[in-house]
Amino acid sequence: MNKQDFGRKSKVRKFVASAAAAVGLTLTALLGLATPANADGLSSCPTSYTCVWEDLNYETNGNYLGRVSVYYYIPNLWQWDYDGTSVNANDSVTSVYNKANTESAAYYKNSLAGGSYFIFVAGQKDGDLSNGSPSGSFNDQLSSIYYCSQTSVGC
Ligand SMILES: [Ca+2]
Ligand SMILES: [Ca+2]
Repeated sequence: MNKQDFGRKSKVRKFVASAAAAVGLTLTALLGLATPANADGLSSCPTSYTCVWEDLNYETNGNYLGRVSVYYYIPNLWQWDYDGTSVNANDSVTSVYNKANTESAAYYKNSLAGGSYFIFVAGQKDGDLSNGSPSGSFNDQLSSIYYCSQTSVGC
């Protein structure tokens, strides 16, 4: 190998190294976009939705993104698993956040707006249905959710 050849190989190595660095930066940028500034359940619930989680404090198995987001209504929560999990949402909800812009929402113990219910106005939330509020033993009991514009039951 003469000096000129060595120089070429060295340039190739530098190019590979800088290309790898560029890919790394791109991945970092993408991952950065995937992490919201406020990484918690309340801020990650989409605006104008009502969100529910399996556990206390707006999480499911420690994941604040493990929610069911409701827009207008879900007549049967058993048809839904919390996002990114295989945990079914029926009879398991413990945290609720009504992030609707203006609408109140009703949360029912049975499917199709059946059974006992409680109402949350827009912005109302509760990170622990098991502590006696709202009254009526709703923890791990919810089976359907409706915005009040979508149901005449209880609203
Ligand atoms: Ca629960
Ligand atoms: Ca139920």
